[in-house]
Amino acid sequence: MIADSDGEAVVEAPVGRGGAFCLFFQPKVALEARRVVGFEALLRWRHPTRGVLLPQDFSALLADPGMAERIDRWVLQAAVRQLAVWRRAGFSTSLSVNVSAHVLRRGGLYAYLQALFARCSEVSLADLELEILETALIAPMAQVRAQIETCAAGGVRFALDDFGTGFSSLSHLKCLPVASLKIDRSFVAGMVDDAQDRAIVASVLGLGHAFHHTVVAEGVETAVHASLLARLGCDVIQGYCVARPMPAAQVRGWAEHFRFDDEWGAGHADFRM
Ligand code: G
Ligand code: MN
Repeated sequence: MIADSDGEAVVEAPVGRGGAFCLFFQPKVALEARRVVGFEALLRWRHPTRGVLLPQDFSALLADPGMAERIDRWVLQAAVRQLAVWRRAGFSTSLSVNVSAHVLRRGGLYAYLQALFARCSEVSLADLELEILETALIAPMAQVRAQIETCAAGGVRFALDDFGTGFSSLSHLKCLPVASLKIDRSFVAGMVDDAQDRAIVASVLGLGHAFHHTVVAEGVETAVHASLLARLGCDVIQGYCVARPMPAAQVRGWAEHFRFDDEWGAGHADFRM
């Protein structure tokens, strides 16, 4: 662990080729309660010469199943340690972590999580949400489902990420113990100008709510998008209009200064549907 200028520990892992992996954090805001409900942990590579790289900049590395699984496990470990560091400093929040198909297929996820949390007694499995891509919900489905069910029974929440872009099987909604759906940012981006994207967003909201899931819109870039989402009954927003993903050291200060922008409210959308 490396201590940053605020004295709060920052979790980083050196990468063989130079620099270090780290996590950035992007807040999620509940539209009705008008408050921050948690953060999504996002993988970044602090490269010695190229700056902060996004996963799509090192997709070749992530395409290797062995490497992807090791990175997934590192992200889980870093997220749990970060939660513990914040909690010790008096800051409580919940974190969402993206997990790939490789970790779900391999087995042993619940035992791995239990071991991580055993080392960080100030936080619990209920502080964690795992975001899974629909594309990860493929064969061997029985194995994937068993892992999700075991983790959920142990208190971990699940979200279906980028909902609507994969093989959106409605049976996933029926069979899997997921707590939330994340509407893919491509539909959110288009919803102001494109009636079809708006119809998809409204439909996913209807579907999610029919199953009593929290529906999260990702990639919410403007107050107009936020307000329209509020009008459509969306529960939670995440995107540049709230905040860009930020390093761990900025999270607490950001959360302390957060104020809900009235323009995100349902009454503000100057929009004829
Ligand atoms: O699919 P997933 O939610 O895991 O993707 C998160 C990625 O989306 C991050 O790398 C983050 O930087 C990016 N992102 C976050 N908010 C926005 C946004 O408002 N607009 C766009 N275009 N990208 C975003
Ligand atoms: Mn995600």
